[in-house]
Amino acid sequence: MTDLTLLARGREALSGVFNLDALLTPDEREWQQRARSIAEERIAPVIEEDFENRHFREELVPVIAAEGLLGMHISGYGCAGASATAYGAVCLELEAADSGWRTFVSVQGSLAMSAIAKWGSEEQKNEWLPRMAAGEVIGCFALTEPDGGSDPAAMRTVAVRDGDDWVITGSKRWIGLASVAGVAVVWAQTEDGVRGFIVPTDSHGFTATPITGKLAMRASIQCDIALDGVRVPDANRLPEAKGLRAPFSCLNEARYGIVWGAMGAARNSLEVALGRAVSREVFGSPIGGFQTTQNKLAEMLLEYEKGVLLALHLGRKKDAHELDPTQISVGKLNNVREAIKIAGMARSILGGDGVTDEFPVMRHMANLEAVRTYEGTDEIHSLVLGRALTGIAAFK
Ligand code: TGC
Repeated sequence: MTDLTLLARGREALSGVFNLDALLTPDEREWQQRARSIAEERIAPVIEEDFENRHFREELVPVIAAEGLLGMHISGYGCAGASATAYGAVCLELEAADSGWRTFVSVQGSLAMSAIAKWGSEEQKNEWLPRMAAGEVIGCFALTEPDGGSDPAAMRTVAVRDGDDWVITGSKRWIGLASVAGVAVVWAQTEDGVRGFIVPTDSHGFTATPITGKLAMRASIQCDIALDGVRVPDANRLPEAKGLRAPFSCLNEARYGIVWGAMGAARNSLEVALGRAVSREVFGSPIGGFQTTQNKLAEMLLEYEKGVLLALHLGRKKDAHELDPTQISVGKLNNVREAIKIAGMARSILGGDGVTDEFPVMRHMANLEAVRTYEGTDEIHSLVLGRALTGIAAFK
């Protein structure tokens, strides 16, 4: 586990130069503090062990739920209706501990719950959202398929109408939490285009198998899902979800959380590197006294500070209902990319010890490689921006 004295020294030094907390409202700071307490008191002490053992610590789910963090930005149905900025600050704090736990909150709140909240019927919302907010039911969001995640329009999973039911057949891949989920929001092609279905995971023909051999996100679960003639009633179809616009609207929510979350992993990396820089001596003086180290720290600070300000800017726009998907692509592309660079520079300041689990940065780097790929790769977000700039879609 990371030396807490080192972390505290780094945090104090960093907050002396750039203090995000001062930019948040008292309500946002309260949410941030709730997440920070969980991250530091419940996740950080066990995360290296869980990452090493590929263990998702499910007993933390009710702890996170008790603080109201699951679906916190949804209004009603047992959810707090917090601001997008407050939700972003929560994502940052959780990802400062580990991307896997921010991913859990994203999958539950921004994907599974938001799909039901945005596109479900009143009956569906009343049935699922309060229990998901309370952490009694874990949800997953089954969009990506084995033949490629970047082009959901090419999905092969089909849902065929049979009387009052739908029969769903196909496969999904990289689906977070599916093996511990009680409910899956499954996207499938129908005669009328893509539709979304609420599928209880104990349905006959539904199988979720955790993907093994991951070198990132090891304290989290991602699964293959097989749908072998899974039968659900028409009442389980999300009535308002018509076409890919529906799942993409949920991806927007999750991508927005990543804009903030990536800066959490960056902050944690910067803090430990800074703490080490002022305490470790070589050639008779602290390594933080060398120009090369100060140059790295300054570069890290610049990108961290810009990334947080970008996240805050997007958060304020989202709260004003002015945020569009292209702007989210700017944030996701930039902040994950820069967080990876910050973690890399932190590793170099930590020297050889930086590759061990004595420090969190290699774990953050590995996790961030997964984050850079899911919810739209760097390439996809570049093409979204290219389309916005030129009016020409390069992926058609
Ligand atoms: P196209 O397929 O033609 O568009 C279809 C419709 O969707 C609309 N749309 C959006 N709506 C809201 N927000 C967005 N960001 C949207 N992007 C597209 C579009 O207007 C259209 O609507 P309509 O009503 O006119 O039919 O798509 P496109 O050509 O606009 O976009 C192509 C592209 C490449 C941008 C898109 O396919 C894309 O974003 N691809 C990346 C998909 C992705 O991020 N996949 C990874 C998901 S991660 C995952 O599934 C695992 S779940 C996480 C976990 O469990 O851990």
